[in-house]
Formats: sequence, C-alpha cells, structure tokens
Amino acid sequence: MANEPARMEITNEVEPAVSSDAADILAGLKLQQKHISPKYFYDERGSELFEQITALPEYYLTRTELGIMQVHLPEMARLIGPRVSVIEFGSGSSVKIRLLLKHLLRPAAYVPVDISGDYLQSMAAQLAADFPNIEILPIYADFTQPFDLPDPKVTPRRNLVYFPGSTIGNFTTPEAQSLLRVMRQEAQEGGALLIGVDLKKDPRIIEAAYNDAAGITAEFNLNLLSRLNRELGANFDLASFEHRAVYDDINGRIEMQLVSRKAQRVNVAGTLIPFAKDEYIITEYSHKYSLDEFKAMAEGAGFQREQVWLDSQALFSVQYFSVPKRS
Ligand code: SAH
Ligand code: AVI
Repeated sequence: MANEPARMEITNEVEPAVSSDAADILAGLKLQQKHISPKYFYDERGSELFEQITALPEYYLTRTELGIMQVHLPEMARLIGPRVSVIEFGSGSSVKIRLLLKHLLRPAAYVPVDISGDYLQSMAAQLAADFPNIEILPIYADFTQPFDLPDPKVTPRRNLVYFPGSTIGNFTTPEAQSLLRVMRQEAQEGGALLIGVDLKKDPRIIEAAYNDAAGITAEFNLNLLSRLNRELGANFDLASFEHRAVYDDINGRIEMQLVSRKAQRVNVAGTLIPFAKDEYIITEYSHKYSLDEFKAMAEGAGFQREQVWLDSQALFSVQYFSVPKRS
C-alpha cells in the first residue's frame, strides 16, 4: 500500500508468547493489591500516546533531557569515543538517539531494543533511511530477560548502553538493580552506560507531570484496558475505571493506578476478576532519585560514575558510567 509506513525486519526471531503474557497479567490481577506491569502499555497506540505525553507542557522530563543533550553532546561524544556499538534499551521513537548518532564519531552500529514490535520496525526503517552509513539492528525483546546481541559488520571498539527517558524509574529498586546488571553484561568490560534519570523535586511538579490537563496520561493508562479487551478477550468497561497518579514521598515514586468506580466483575481470559468500588490496579511506578542514590545503585551493579549533566533547575540528569577493565 502506498501510504503504509516502511518497516524494517527485526534482527532476532523471538515472538512474544501471548499465553505467558496472559498468565502473568492474570497472576497480577489475583494479588491482594492488583498489579499489571507497565511493559503492557506499549502496543502501537500506547507508543503513540507516550509520544504525545512527551510533548505535554506538564511533562518536563523529555524536553529537559533533550535540552541537557543539546548543550553537552560534544562532551558526551568525546567521553564515549569512536566506533561504538550503541545498544538502546526501550528505544521508543528514537528521537534522542538521532542527536547522539549525529555527534558520535563513526559509530559501528545502533541496536534499538523494544517490546513495542510494530513501532520498533517503523522507527528502525526511518533511522536506516536517515543514517545509511550506520548499521541498524533492531531487537524485539523484553529487555528484563536475557537476549542475544547481534554481531555488527564493523567490529566495535566498545559497547555503549543508552537508556534515556528515565525508563529505569519504572522499575522497583530490586528490579532496577537487576536491570543494571543486565546492562553491565551487555556493555561488557571497557564499555559504558549513558542513562537519563529523573530527580527528586517538589512533588507538585511531579504530580502535575502525571496528571496533565489534556488527559493524555489518563488515555495512556486506560489504553492498557483496551489492549487487554482486544488481545486477551477481556471485557473491561473503560467508563468504569479512572486514572489516578499520586506521589509516594516515602518511596520517592509516582504510583499510577486504574481505580474502579464501582463494584464489578471483569472477565479476563476466562477468569472473573472481582473489583470493589475504589479498588485499584497499580499500573506503573516512576521512581525519582537523588544523585547519590542513583550512583550507589549503579556502582552496586559494577559501573563507575564518570560524569553527570543537569539542567539549570536540576530537574533531570543524564549520567555517564564506565565499566572498569579488570587489571
Ligand atoms: N527511550 C524513549 C522512550 C521511553 S518510553 C525516550 O526516552 O523517550 C519507554 C520505552 O520502553 C517504550 O518504547 C516501551 O515500548 C519500552 N519498554 C518498556 N518496557 C520494556 C521492556 N520490558 N522491554 C523492552 N522494551 C520496553
Ligand atoms: C517511560 N517512562 C519513563 C514514563 C515515565 O515518566 O515514567 C512513562 C509515563 N507514564 C506516564 N507518563 C509517562
């Protein structure tokens, strides 16, 4: 079809197991406190809605991180060095990587890793068209599980794991620690990590970012239920659930919830899940860190912090770590 966007073949052959996703989702809905992993937000519609969130006036994260990159890219590129293979965890729309690839010296390859398969394929195709001299090797995977890295045609001098957007914040502390260990493995000795981390600040600024006036974050949250209706044959009535996002000061994180407006039972993949009025599903955490907290966590996974860049209001940080070579 003439208007169909170009899609690039993914490099690996792993198909997502819908049956294990169903078991995972049902197990979360049967808990005393209902939970669904935020990784299920990202079907094609979810990825598009996230893109809309990044442009919202209240959502300071993306534009602040982009601002930091724009100012400090020459220094970042100098620290990273030439001929790297860049492995991006949760690549999404790949906006930030375009800036990075333009500044890096002769990058060997770009490996975007994402769970939003259709979106990944079209973003990879656009990047391949715009960067014809860089090998693009998209990997369709859940990056919390081990996955094999492809072999670029040009042998890289080192691996750079790129993890922007503060997606690390969507994991609990033990999950983030284990993800950092996965990234440390992928970076290998002599490799590096460039990561965007949202910082602790006035909770009113944080709560506004997850409760935007235009209601896009609410749509993003509720889209999860539409997806379960479509893909798992569930029968959530979207009008009976509402979006809520509250900052939990003790744990330093936003908690996104879907709150049941009434007592109801929902059929999910053949199992009836009861909801009391006001009972809610936790759909996402978004942790905010101090610079010291994040340093301790990354160093616990074997990284060494080399540099931190901030915006003028210290809302957000981009942090650069190396993996020391064993002597
Ligand atoms: N890096 C982009 C996108 C962040 S949105 C930015 O900085 O703006 C988070 C991205 O991570 C989405 O594209 C989502 O599909 C992906 N993602 C979330 N959980 C994932 C998982 N477990 N495995 C792989 N990709 C995941
Ligand atoms: C992808 N991730 C870092 C976003 C965040 O801010 O935690 C997802 C998001 N959820 C609601 N708004 C944006």
